[in-house]
Amino acid sequence: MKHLRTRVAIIGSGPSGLALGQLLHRQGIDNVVLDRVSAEYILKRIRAGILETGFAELMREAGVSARMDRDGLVHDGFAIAFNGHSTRIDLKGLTGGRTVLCYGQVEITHDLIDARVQSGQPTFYEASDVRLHDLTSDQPSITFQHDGENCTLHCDYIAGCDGFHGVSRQSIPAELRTEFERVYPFGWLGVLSDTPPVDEELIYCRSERGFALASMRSHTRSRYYIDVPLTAKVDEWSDDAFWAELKRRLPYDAAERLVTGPSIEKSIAPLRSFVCEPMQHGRLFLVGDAAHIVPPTGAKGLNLAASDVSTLYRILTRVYRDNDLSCVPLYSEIALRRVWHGERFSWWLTRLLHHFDEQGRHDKSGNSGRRFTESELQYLLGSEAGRRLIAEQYVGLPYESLPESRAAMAAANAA
Ligand code: RFL
Ligand code: PHB
Repeated sequence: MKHLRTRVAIIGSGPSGLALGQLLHRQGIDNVVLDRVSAEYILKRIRAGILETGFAELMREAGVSARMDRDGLVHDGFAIAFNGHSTRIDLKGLTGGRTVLCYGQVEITHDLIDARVQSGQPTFYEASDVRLHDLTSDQPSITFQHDGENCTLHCDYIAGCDGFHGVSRQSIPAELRTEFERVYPFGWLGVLSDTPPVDEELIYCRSERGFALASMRSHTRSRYYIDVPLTAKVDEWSDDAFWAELKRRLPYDAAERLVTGPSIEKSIAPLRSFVCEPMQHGRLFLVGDAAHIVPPTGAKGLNLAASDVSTLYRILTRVYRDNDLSCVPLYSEIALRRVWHGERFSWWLTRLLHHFDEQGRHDKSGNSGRRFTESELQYLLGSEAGRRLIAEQYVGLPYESLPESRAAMAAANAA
């Protein structure tokens, strides 16, 4: 048995775990990251594309923003197309100058892995049978297998950054957690292709045939999505079939401009809303997808992970820098406030832009559920207040700061 010791043990080497590790390292707080898969595998997962300013600022604070600031595309707005007619959501104009950044999750992960290698902080990839122990004591630990060896990692705190299917959440006794879940009757079929994007900005479409999203990774790489029934299989969708269906859903002028090409990645993601309360248990903190999932419509998943990371990083910095543990019990409460806003926005935008089979199913005459949704969308898009409502939430609500630290309060009292 190999015994290791660190201050903060981080389970999961996705963006949450890596960002937390890097931020803690910059504060001189030792940490160890474990992941069940390899770095190569992690870098193949094509996911998020849109970053809120809060996320970008956190990457700057972590000292990993050089490539993001050079290659990321600043987006001042995006379009919502509804039955062929496009309305621009002027993010910058409607939010007093705020924008989002288009920069892929793969690139962020790349930048964070590079920084971790440079930092010399240990990472164990392909760690199996990861188990958490003694979470409610002040000496928690993790056991795992690595390179055929049984290992025990002793630590002060554990950050569960291991995504929706990880072990951390399951390590909180079932009777102590409440899980809120909503599954949707469709998934998103996504295609990545080395073709120029159809527009400079994203286009979200609600069409008679269903949802579509035209997104991008750069001026030469596009990311497109359409919604498909939950029963659909990727192999059933040839590239030609995908492009033909996308074209039918995009507004006419965009469809005319669409440049197609071979897909370099194609996958289906089911849509889910999920929250686990509380997000902490003893010395374990859940971060990112381990604690909550949103449907991708509002581009909020990674951005909510970033606000969790920011909150936990500030709490742990106080613990180690100021020997101030007063905020430790507040993590879940602070994180959940922002999580629920993101959950509600993502559910709401998903409802507005997709067809739900159940809408109006019991109506005697016509489908009033669908008409209500269309009327709501038309109203919102036609009103500046409605567009602002969408814009403010899309650019991201502000991060909550921690209550005053004991050191700050003492200094204020002394003055
Ligand atoms: P991750 O990325 O899932 O990483 C978790 C890591 O934990 C490891 N792991 C384990 N390690 C050890 N032991 C175990 N037992 C383990 N179990 C799991 C895994 O191998 C993995 O490496 O979670 P994290 O770091 O919290 O990051 C969350 C984001 O990945 C996610 O929220 C976003 O990708 C969501 N998302 C989007 N978010 C945005 O903010 N903007 C977007 O534009 C956006 N677009 C998207 C998205 C997600 C999508 N999919 C595929 C669900 C578009 C799509 C299609
Ligand atoms: C993406 O580019 O992958 C993307 C963009 C916006 C979303 C979801 C996904 O809302």
